Amino acid sequence: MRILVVSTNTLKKPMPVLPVGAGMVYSALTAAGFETRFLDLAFMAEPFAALRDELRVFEPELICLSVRNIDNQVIQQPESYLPFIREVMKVCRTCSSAKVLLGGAAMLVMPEELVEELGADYGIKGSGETEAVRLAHELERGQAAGRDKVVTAVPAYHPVYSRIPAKTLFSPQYFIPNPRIKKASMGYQASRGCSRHCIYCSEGYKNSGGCRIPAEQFMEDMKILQADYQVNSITFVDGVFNHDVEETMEFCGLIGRTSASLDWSCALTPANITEELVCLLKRSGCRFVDIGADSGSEQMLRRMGKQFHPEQLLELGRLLEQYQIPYSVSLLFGGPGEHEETMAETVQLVNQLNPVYILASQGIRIYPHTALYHTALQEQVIQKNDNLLVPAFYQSKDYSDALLNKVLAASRHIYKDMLMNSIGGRT
Ligand code: B12
Ligand code: SF4
Repeated sequence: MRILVVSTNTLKKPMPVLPVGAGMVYSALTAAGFETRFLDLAFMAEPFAALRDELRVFEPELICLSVRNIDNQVIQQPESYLPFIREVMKVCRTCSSAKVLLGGAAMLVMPEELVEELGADYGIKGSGETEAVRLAHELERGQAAGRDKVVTAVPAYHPVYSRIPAKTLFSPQYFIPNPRIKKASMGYQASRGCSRHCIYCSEGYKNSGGCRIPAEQFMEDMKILQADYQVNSITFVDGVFNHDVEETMEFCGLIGRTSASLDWSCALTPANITEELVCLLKRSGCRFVDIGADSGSEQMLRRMGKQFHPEQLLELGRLLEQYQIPYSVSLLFGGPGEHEETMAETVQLVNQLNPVYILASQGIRIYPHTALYHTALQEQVIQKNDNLLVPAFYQSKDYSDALLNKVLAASRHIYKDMLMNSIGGRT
């Protein structure tokens, strides 16, 4: 069977993101013996013409579309990427009679909605490489008739299919060093799924927990990254790096054994932190941390479904400073019940820390399959029939940008929005 895998993400902001997931699906299908081709639309001058040509020449029997972003999640300047994906789908349907399978990070958020909206034949939610191989086999054997249109993949690593794709698959433009950090850093996912329950996140809603990549597989991937990709800097893209103290320490030990020159960054929750862990982060090459805090107010942390307390956020910041690991703090203003006092509590708490920067989102993008969705329905911020593929945001009725600016007057830091514009505070 001939299978074309297409990465549809053309967004270059805040930086072009290497389509590792789509590449992994391609590599899995290739390893399973299918005749495969990979098309990345990111740097194409004429993406639709390129897709048309590929469909004409290759004549695939299955098209795997990887969709990463639905929209930019920025309340001040919402931007939807769906019109582009719809156009991609139109080209597929007019130039080919192949079945279309949807996958990618966007499918984690709105799987059924995307399959319906785009008129795809099949969809896979989550880590898709093993399920994509299964579907391709079923199609080949004519056994796909009774299967569900959208399948949820169990968060797991397959020993053969979940592998880093060869570097030659990707455009050299991805490897131009980021001017901000002055070197090429590669995104790498060392765990799948999540064990937390943030109210706005579809991973956090009725989730089945996370799973870490097996040690041997990780060590082999690191060898590929260093030998083939020649990358010495890794960004762990796991939603949360430290699901559990013991397990994270074990994993840091593993990273420490890969290479003495490897430096890396990750996102930490203040929930599972000990001094021993921070010390190990430093010793094993961790050079930057993003603290996914959301808020510094006890009330808000409870309402947002966060599993830590403000004191733990303070403690994490202090430990990172003690071990000289620079860090950023990510905040979300305007969640359920947010008001002037809770915002002021956050600002006061962050005043006690010394982050490199603070990223503060205002308003929360509402996605179905989340606890926030039900709150938004109850409070009539959205209606049951609203199409949430069109960006919709939740903001507490007691929140306003003006109030945020007012409390930020007491900040000794500059706060930036999702577009990295300064929104207030001072140094
Ligand atoms: C890390 C991350 C970032 C980092 C990336 C750093 C880096 N160097 O790579 C940064 C901070 C830069 C970033 C930026 C953005 N991000 Co981001 N990001 C993530 C995060 C946490 C992990 C993504 C990742 O790398 N996963 C690891 C790879 C290997 O997995 P994957 O690509 O998903 O592929 C797997 C599956 O999806 C599937 N699959 C992939 N393709 C296909 C195809 C088929 C056919 C099949 C069957 C399966 C399949 O199988 C793959 C392997 O298992 C996700 C949340 C999440 N859990 O996915 C959000 C997420 C992808 N980001 C999101 C968004 C919105 C953005 C931004 C637009 C935000 C902004 N305004 O700047 C930008 C866009 C950047 C860009 N150029 O595209 C959204 C996208 C969905 C949406 N809501 O629109 C997500 C899902 C967060 C969320 N829950 O809302 N992001
Ligand atoms: S920690 Fe991240 S991935 Fe996990 S539920 Fe919260 S937002 Fe979602």
